[in-house]
Amino acid sequence: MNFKELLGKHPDVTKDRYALSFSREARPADIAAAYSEFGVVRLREALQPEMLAAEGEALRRSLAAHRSLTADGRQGAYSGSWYPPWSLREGDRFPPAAVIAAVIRSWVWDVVENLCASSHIVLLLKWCTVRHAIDKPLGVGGHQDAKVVAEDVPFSLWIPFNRIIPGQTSGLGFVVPAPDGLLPTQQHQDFGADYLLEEPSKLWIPSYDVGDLTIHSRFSPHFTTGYGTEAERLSLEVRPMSRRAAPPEYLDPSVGISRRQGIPTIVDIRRSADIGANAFLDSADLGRVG
Ligand SMILES: O=C(O)CCC(=O)C(=O)O
Ligand SMILES: [Fe+2]
Repeated sequence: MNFKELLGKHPDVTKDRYALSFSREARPADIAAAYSEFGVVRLREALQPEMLAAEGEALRRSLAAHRSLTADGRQGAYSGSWYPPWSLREGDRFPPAAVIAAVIRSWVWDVVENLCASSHIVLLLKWCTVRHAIDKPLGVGGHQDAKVVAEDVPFSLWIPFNRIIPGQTSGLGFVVPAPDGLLPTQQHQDFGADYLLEEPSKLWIPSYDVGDLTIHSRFSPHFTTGYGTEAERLSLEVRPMSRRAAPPEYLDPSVGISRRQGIPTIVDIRRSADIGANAFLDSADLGRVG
């Protein structure tokens, strides 16, 4: 079964049947409670849509330049790519850094601190990714980040730069509630269609307005959706965790964030010389934190 057929057969999967959507008025502790029960929450109007739209345009321009340098130019077969956030720049500007800075200044950061049970956070840039996706018809299946990204990164923020409308634009979907551990997998570390279709009432394929984001846990079974519309999508994955809990091998590159006079501030930068992230880490876009 593909995602288009799934939506046709089970249109309710786009509804938030488990009340997992929150706005800035919600108490971070209530958001954290829903997150711990279900493994995913949607935060609405988390970031300014004008900022995201402008940074999305800048990203598109830098991607076009990047692809004309590196891609073999085959259109049609191209379904998208992943990029480290420091690899996409426009002159001195790094659109992913501007979005990360906006996350740190937003009410979302209170939620991140609550989920980490600490205000000493490290942003694992090694595990942050920009994704460019062209909507292709995709068969159902999915993964858990604990298996395919990093075992000990507790959660991930998924931030689209454009509206995500189920059936029209490739986005994310989730199985709720998340299990407490790893699922058995088949090929390509994918848990397969049977698991996903076992209980359609447990599926959620949210829409996202520009400015909305979701947070999913490392055990949240989730999937990239695609319906064959060829629509373009840009998104950013941001992976923070408590500094105390972060394994040393996760830290290159990374930025440490703590509160100074109550304001989340970058207090530490880890990088090795050869990784190519220096200009990003030194950029004015990131420097707007604190
Ligand atoms: O952007 C996508 O389609 C996949 C993202 C994902 O799996 C994640 O953020 O964990
Ligand atoms: Fe994932």
